[in-house]
Amino acid sequence: MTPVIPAEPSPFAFAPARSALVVIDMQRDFLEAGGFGESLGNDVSLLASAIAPCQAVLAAARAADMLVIHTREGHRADLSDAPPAKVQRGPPGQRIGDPGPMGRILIRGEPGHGIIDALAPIAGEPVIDKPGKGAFYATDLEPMLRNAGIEALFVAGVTTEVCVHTTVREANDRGFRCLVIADACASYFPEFHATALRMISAQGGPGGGIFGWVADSTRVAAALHPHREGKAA
Ligand code: C5J
Repeated sequence: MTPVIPAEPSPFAFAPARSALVVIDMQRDFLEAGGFGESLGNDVSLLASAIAPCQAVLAAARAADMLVIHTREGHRADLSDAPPAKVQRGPPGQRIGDPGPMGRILIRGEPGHGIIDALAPIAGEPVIDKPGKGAFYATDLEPMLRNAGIEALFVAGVTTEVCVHTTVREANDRGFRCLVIADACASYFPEFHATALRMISAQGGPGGGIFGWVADSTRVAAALHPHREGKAA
């Protein structure tokens, strides 16, 4: 039977074999002190609430054999893929490429660029390195999804109104249905988190909201469990 998740603005039906969980930018640079997020003046502790819900949906997706994809925002060491307008953001000495407590800020391969230990990818899970906010921009995410026959995305990660939202918008224009997992996302600005989620499901009807659907991790995990039990039987 097709699993259906109670969601806003309407129930979300999905085929696990044609769905993927995309975990956006759960990197030390955004979640831990001394990284990119803090260099821009943010309280990084505000993102911690997303960790346990991300763990829960990751466990459920893995148990259901669903495709899991992780993304990391970051740049080449020579900054050749970083637009000057982005590099010049933030206080001098704490910008992209500058040395920090977790290595050079937002640079691939540096300790801060890594995904936090609690959500470490396991063997076989693709990790997309993206230079921008959207996970489709200048990456091979789209062919990866199309080749795997994916039509629906479960999206989690940080930050809700920046990289999660940009990715969902990009996915929308490419025809993917998106369900954003509310408590598995977080923002440095709680009011932006709430509004960004409302923007996803607004103007909704039976076919979803303007950008898709929103549901909590408990509902997503519960919908995946029957699928797992069905497989085991
Ligand atoms: C930001 C992100 N906030 N992952 N990146 O620049 O949302």
